[in-house]
Amino acid sequence: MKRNMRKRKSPVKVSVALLLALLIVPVSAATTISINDVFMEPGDNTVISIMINNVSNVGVANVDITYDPSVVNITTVNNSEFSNLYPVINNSIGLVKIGGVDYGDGLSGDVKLADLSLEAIGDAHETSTLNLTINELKEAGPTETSIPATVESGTAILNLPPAAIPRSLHRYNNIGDLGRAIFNGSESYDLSSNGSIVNYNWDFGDQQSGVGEIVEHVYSSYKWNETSYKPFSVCLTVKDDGGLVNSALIPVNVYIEGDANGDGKVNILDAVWVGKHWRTTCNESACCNNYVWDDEQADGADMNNDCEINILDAVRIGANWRNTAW
Ligand SMILES: [Ca+2]
Ligand SMILES: [Ca+2]
Ligand SMILES: [Ca+2]
Ligand SMILES: [Ca+2]
Repeated sequence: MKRNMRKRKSPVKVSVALLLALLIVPVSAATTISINDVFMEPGDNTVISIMINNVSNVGVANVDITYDPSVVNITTVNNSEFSNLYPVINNSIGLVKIGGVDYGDGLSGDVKLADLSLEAIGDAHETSTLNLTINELKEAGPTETSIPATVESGTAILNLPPAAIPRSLHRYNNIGDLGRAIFNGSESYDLSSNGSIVNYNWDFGDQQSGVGEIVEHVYSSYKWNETSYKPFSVCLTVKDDGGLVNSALIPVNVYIEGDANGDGKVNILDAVWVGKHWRTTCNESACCNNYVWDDEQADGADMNNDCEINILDAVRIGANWRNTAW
């Protein structure tokens, strides 16, 4: 009798156990991070963040991140929107456990659990999988109601930083109102597959700044160092939709008005330079991959950077005849 009863009940017990196991299986998702994409070079640092999206009244979040500790280490975990953050970093096995607790009514909307600083330990081109697991999400309050979490539908996402890629459309730029430098940040991208860049900030290296994907800037100064011009360092900073930023520098040549060949003086050599390329126009098909002019000398002759070499460039030589950069 007893044996029969047990036999009849055991299938029910198994299925309940299976159901419970399915309910408490943590939800996880993997992202691959590459040293070359995210870091400029080995040894550099970058910041990623864990976002818990589209939730109401979250009071408790408990998340694990695993990674390959021979490729990246996590050095700090901070900047949480939760009032209390409990991170435990174990770089010997590649595991960070993060608990966030918020007292009161909890947090709603898109909530940042934490920023994580990653250091590139491995060599260039090495990759690590970052695995995000949600162990639990609960509403604030005494009842501890669980919130259903799915990584796939974006409840929790690992936000990777954007990559800033600044381009100067011209190799050679001239100071003054008729000269203008043009910068393009449109090759920048967000490393998150569904992320986007929300703003582009430029520091032109001359105490001036600008905002936008493509910007123009008129330089009013140049840098001359005894025998040659020194380039300005232009910095592009991009920010993604999760608030992470990345910056990159490019050197930009700026010459005095009327100096086409970059020797620091305005004379017959600049007139020859312009005459040699008279009426040529830049190759628009080359536009935006790198420089608008295929011919480097022609870019020097195009002193107002309007993609055509004509009287507007020539007059700058006459107007500044015999001026020097020193
Ligand atoms: Ca992102
Ligand atoms: Ca010159
Ligand atoms: Ca030019
Ligand atoms: Ca021109």
